Amino acid sequence: MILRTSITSPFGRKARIAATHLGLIDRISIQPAEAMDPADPLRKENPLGKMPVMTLDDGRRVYDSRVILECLDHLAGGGKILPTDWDARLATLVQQALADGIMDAAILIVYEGRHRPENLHHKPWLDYQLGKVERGLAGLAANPPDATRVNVGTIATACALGYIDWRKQTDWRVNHPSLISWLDAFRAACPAFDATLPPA
Ligand SMILES: N[C@@H](CCC(=O)N[C@@H](CS)C(=O)NCC(=O)O)C(=O)O
Repeated sequence: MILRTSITSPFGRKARIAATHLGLIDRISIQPAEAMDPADPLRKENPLGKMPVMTLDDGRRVYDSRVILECLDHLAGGGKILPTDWDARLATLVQQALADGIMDAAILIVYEGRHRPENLHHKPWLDYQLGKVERGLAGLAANPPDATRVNVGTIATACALGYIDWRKQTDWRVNHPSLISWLDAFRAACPAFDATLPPA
């Protein structure tokens, strides 16, 4: 199988962590992608032009990260990172949605700086996105998932914290210190997190 993602994508990191944790990483070739390059086949693989995209052995293309994680769970036998019990599954999926939403907003803040000229940066828009990040982090801190369980919710939560650590949209370590021990507990439960750190 092929997983196309940059090594800095937090959504690609979700897939890399899940594949490593589930023992599937040796079956997957990780290949870089460049979303802004019109010649990159990414736009054919996923009409939305977003990474990660996974190509299965039979040629089927799978996106986005949530679907890739579900697919990996299925390939690993099921019920490993997606609970089968409905209540646990629902809670885990909502945790994943919250963490993904934090990453979506955090990425838009990065894109404003990267893709728009500085004189066009729109502070109210940046503050609007930062509000989502801050409220999302507060929501995580108020109701953290069990860090010792490796599932789609905790994987996405750790990736969101790791992305903000790296891009520094805010300092969650100061504003929500309880999340420091949360992330340490997750790192201990899931060594794949440290194995997929973005470059310094
Ligand atoms: N909901 C998607 C989000 C993926 C996403 O935003 N990926 C970014 C890189 S981290 C991307 O491809 N951005 C290019 C674009 O938005 O056109 C997922 O979970 O995979």
